[in-house]
Amino acid sequence: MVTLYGSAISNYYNKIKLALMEKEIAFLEELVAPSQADAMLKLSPLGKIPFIKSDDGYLSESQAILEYLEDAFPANPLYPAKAFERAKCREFIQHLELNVELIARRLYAEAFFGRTVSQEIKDEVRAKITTGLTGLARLMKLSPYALGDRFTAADVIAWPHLQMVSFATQKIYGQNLVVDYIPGIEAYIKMIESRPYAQKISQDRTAALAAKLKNK
Ligand SMILES: N[C@@H](CCC(=O)N[C@@H](CS)C(=O)NCC(=O)O)C(=O)O
Repeated sequence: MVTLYGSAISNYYNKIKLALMEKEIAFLEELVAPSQADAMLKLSPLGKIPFIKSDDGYLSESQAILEYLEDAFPANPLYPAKAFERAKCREFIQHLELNVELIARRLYAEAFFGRTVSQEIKDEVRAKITTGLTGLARLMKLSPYALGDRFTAADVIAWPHLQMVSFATQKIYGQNLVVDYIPGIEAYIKMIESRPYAQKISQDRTAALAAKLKNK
């Protein structure tokens, strides 16, 4: 049995949750916040979420987790069969995480956690996200899925990350840069959100956000 640790408000957590659901792997969820406690650092070396426990042990880093799940549970594959197409999927994922999500993450302190981000950082991030999204648009096929006619790992990752980047840029710049730089993305997001597992993840996310606000 796989246990997924973290919180339903995290886009990286929801990436793994969607992968588990789409692959129809049975799993349990354990609510864990990021932490620098010794016990946590033994399970996730930087105290980040998500991480999983499987019959083989604990594993952190969402991309390593996703690929482990694909290797250990080959049914309902999220990667195409052909080597080059698999590589195209990984190219897309790496580009999205390194050149878009990780850059936008610098806005989250202000966008979601009530802290302040300097104007200098906001300007720098805006320029970099714009470049990253322009590149991502060159890779995205949206016909109808991110990389063609099959739902793949690229969609599992595009949906939670682009949603966060949309929220953050809308909040900080008053402009949804994802919508502005990826033509056709709104219809794509709606299409992914019409899938039952994505709907369940959205509901859990809303409930987790409400619980967090109540506990403040
Ligand atoms: N590269 C990591 C990123 C995970 C990540 O950034 N998780 C956030 C929550 S969305 C976290 O734990 N942040 C707390 C921290 O950075 O200390 C992965 O792919 O799993």
